[in-house]
Amino acid sequence: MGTLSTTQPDPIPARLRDIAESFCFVGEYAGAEALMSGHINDTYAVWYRRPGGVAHRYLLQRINHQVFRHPGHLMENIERVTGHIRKRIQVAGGNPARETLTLIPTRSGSTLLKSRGGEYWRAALFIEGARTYQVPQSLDQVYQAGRAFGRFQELVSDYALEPLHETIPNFHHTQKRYEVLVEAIDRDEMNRAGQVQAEIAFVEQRAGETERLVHLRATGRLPECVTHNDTKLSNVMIDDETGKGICVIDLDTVMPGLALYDFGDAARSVVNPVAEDEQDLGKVSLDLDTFAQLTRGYLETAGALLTPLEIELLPFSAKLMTLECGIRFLTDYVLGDAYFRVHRPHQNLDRSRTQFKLVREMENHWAAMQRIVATALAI
Ligand code: GN1
Ligand code: MG
Repeated sequence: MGTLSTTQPDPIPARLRDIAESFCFVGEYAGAEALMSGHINDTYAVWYRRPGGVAHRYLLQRINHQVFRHPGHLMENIERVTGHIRKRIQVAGGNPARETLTLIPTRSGSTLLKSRGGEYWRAALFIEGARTYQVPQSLDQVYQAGRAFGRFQELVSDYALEPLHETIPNFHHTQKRYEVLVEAIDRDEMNRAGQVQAEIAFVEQRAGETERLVHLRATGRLPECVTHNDTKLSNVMIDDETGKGICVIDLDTVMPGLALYDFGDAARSVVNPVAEDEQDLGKVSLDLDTFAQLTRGYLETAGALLTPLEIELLPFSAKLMTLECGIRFLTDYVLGDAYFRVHRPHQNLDRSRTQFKLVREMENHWAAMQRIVATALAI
């Protein structure tokens, strides 16, 4: 895995135009811009101009195939899931072009392009008049994100086409994530473990919790369903005019999972009022109002799908997904930043620290989080 994604990519690869020309885009190529979002794939907007018309853009993405080892499987999943969602949206009288991803095929009819250099590319319609946010701008936005993630789960709850591939095996197997950290620390090939003793101790104290959802899933006490698995706020497009969460994007990790993964990961991402890599931990805190708004929105759209045990575990899922994310960032730091793209030294360590701070805050406000879920249910 070596130096994978540790450096900022060249903002616009020289061959981007050639890549773009392989897809069924309409009009003349008119330029490109790099969209620096996400820690894994490289995302660009490419502009095309119709004869005599204004320019419009498409989304072009290079799939990180060190992370997603089978890009073909990943695209099959996305085709299947968006095909299903599209029909549901049509039946509901919605606009599929804005409410789900619309893949654009290559000129040879595939949704995946393998370039001569061995890279994997895909394209989609650009959803205009909407944008994503790294950090919540208002409580209503968080409520809208909760509704959007819940709606996504509802839309895929009756998915019954071919079984989905597991695009990253054991993605939210928190216990295995912990074991990988322990192994990385034992090997300590980058000689970094010495600097992170406090973080290691923090995780060790909570090691027992890493197996809880894994166990409930394996024993069938929590139902498996199709889940998104990467429900951070920046994966919901918020409409510029209405402020509504219109489309859940980044479907790379859609696969069988637990509803709690999606709620928990969404909570992780919205309760922190500052950036995921904030260095001043004094600014990182648990915002209970955002937790309340996320919970309210999510239960409105997905509540009817949940079992009593799932509802009871909502606060725990928030804590566990935050701990898991912190474990993953810390592991990557110890391994030498091989997985999550970094733009500066210690960025993954800083990311892990914000997550652990949030975990501690959740522990300190446990009763309040439980009350919030109870209140949201009573409405
Ligand atoms: C990664 O690629 P991006 O930024 O959407 C990661 C998620 C993490 C997230 C943390 C495939 O998501 O699991 O929660 O970073 N995606 C993958 O910000 O590992
Ligand atoms: Mg992602």
